Amino acid sequence: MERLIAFGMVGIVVLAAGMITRTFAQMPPQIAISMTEYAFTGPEGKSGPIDAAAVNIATLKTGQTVQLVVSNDGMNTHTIVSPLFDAVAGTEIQFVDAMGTQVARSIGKSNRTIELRPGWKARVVLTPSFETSEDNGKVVFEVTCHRQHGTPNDHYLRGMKATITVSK
Ligand SMILES: [Cu+2]
Repeated sequence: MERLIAFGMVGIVVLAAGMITRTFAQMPPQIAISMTEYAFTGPEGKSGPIDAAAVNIATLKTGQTVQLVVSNDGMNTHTIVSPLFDAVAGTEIQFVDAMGTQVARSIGKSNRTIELRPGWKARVVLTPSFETSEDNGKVVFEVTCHRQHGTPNDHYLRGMKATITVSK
């Protein structure tokens, strides 16, 4: 009887190890994007300041699934708006609050706007698949925040305009 229980436990441990391995294997590479007053910061650059031209903050590879981890590290609510989210076949978005608790999840064809309160994160999984013969195979998407549009504090005009490039 004791031996039977011991075998049962080994079985559970092996099963758990298998699940962990599979979870890690499926996790797409992460790209961190931070939102602050008033900039987007990614692995390749930081947007702004006021009236500056859009800065490329990240480059994705066509056909490769990635997870964009968008954090609102600022004091105000910010949005990340991009036609990229709408141009892909679908997105999987998990919204996490400042305590790390999931507050919402959306899977499928997404809206273009992701709004985050201070301290919140959005984990956006997508697979860009675009091909063009122009511009050496690069497709450029704007990434913007349009909070307080039409006021002196317009986030877009103050520096929250960037691009994400999809390359071949
Ligand atoms: Cu903003």
